[in-house]
Amino acid sequence: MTKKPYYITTPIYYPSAKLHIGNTYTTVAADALARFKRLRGYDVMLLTGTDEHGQKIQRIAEEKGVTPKEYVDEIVAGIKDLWKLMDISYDRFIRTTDDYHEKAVQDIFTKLYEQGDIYKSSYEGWYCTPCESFWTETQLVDGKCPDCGRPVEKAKEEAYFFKMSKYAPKLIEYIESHPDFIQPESRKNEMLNNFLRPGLQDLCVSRTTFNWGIPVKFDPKHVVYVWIDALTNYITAMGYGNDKYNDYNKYWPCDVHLIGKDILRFHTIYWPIMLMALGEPLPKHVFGHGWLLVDGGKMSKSKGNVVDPVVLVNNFGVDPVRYYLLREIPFGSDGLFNNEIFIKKINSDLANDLGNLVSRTAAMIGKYFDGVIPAPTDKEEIDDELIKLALDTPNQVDKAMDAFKIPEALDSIWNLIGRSNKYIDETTPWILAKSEDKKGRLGTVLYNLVESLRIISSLVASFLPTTSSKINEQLNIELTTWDSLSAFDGTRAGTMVKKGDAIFPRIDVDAKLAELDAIREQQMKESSAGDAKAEIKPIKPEITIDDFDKLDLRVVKVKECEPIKGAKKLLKLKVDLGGEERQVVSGIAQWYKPEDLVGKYVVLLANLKPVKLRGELSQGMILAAASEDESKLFAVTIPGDLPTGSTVS
Ligand code: ME8
Repeated sequence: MTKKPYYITTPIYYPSAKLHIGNTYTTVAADALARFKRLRGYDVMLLTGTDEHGQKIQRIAEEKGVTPKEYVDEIVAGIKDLWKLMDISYDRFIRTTDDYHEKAVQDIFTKLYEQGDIYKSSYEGWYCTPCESFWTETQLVDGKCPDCGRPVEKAKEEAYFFKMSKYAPKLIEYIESHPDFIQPESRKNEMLNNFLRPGLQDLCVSRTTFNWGIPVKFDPKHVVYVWIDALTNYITAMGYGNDKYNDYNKYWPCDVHLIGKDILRFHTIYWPIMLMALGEPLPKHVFGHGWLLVDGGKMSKSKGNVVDPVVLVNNFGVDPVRYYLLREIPFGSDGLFNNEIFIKKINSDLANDLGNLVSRTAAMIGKYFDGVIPAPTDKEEIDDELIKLALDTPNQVDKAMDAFKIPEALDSIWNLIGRSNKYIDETTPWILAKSEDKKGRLGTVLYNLVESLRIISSLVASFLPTTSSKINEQLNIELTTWDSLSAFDGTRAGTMVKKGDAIFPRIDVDAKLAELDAIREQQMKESSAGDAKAEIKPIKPEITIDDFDKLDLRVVKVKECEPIKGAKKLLKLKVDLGGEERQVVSGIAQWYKPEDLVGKYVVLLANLKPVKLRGELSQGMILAAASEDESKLFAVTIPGDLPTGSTVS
């Protein structure tokens, strides 16, 4: 029988040097869903990847003196390592720099242009000249560039736009007639009421101010801007518009896009509209999970509260981290990550509840049956209760996972764990063991416990894969298929248990918290040392003496200096260059009053092509040295009376 396909996607990640615990959340959740659907017998495709283009990457690479591709290659390798560490069982990894994706994006863009959904116009926004970046009003921080903090100017740029408005009514109708398309429900209403119903603006889909992107095929001075490049990964990775893969018809439309709430608008408005324009079916579900917060709010480097998944995994193992994310954070709402709650949860839920159940069961089989799993011989009412719950739990988990209720699925499993521990207390095997005629009963109790643990372990495997393997090894569990969970007889009596170490050793909360604090402090120190270094701009590429020789630097004397009306930053200087008078406009008004400069000998780049600034001719440039944050600036002066026109070399 061919298996039914089930296609899950995670967002594709920006190549950032350090992913925090919040970034790993989506992918851990997607992995649990994928593993569970595999257990259910689906042919699962779990897609993840990286979103590698854009100006920011280009700039970081330039600062580091490497090509953008070299930069992202290194980061992507790190992201793949992180997914390995987090036990992510992805089936395919797409990079937006993959050739097949780039070609498909170019063709998609051309098709949308040719059919009239994309048109050329101009983009107006706030422009930061040093960063060569456009920003929207809302992106500005205190009216300044959010990247470098410098002033911005209103500017216009030629750009292509996508006619979003054309498809809005059709999308509203679709969302209304597919009530489970956007989940959770509250997010659906937010999309409809805050964005769609008030009217959609057309989306800017190209840029000309940087070139680290996919060139528009018919107008290559433009690169495709962010969302057409990023969102289409979900279909190109299946083979849409390329020959690399041939799985499009099998897997598309996907069963679910799992994403964080911050990118829900792009996935439930822009992406469905792009698909409508392409004539392709829409995803079955888009689930927007909440935000992972830390004490004091959002994680941020400056607050020093960024939770590093690598530190957690190295200290506690991967499964406790997965457990906390999947059980403790309500899937769909914001949730808190807190070290103390995390460690206490490990002690209570993992070490006490699950760990003890396994070790007590294995120890009693060791003690009373020489490690051989006994066969059941009888059945009492108290057994029925456990058996009924054990057989019902897989269905409860299935139902919860179908509704993307991951914490509820774990609640059901822990309910069975709790019931099994209670069963030990109720049946008191240590008392049964005292009388020879209760040996049969004791055998039944222990068999039932192993069998219950077999079901628990099979279900836990989707969430905590390593833990499940450890349980299976200790209790010699073989049957873990979905079908084997519908009968309470999968354990083979007569097999040996292998008592091992506690699967979750108890943790000393205070000692571990102190250790984690020390690690964080150390990381803060290292990162601020890194930042201090980063403040010094890297040295520009090497030049020859001939290159330098092209600059004509001269000593000039400032004869007159005055502000320019309406230009707060500029001063107009009249300088003497060996008998020749020149006018120079200089952006140093913030640091010098006009009278401070008159009479000074300064250095002029004399052969710079003249330009007009604010309508005033500037014939050269005064040299100045500035601190990186531009809080301090000094014009380069000559401390003596060299004849004007003398060369500087
Ligand atoms: O958004 N809590 O990539 P990304 C929970 N490239 N989730 C968080 C989080 C937090 N504190 N911080 C980040 C992008 N995330 C785009 C996606 S898809 C076509 C393009 C989540 O690397 C965030 O919501 O910035 C998103 O789901 C994921 O991390 C990747 O974010």
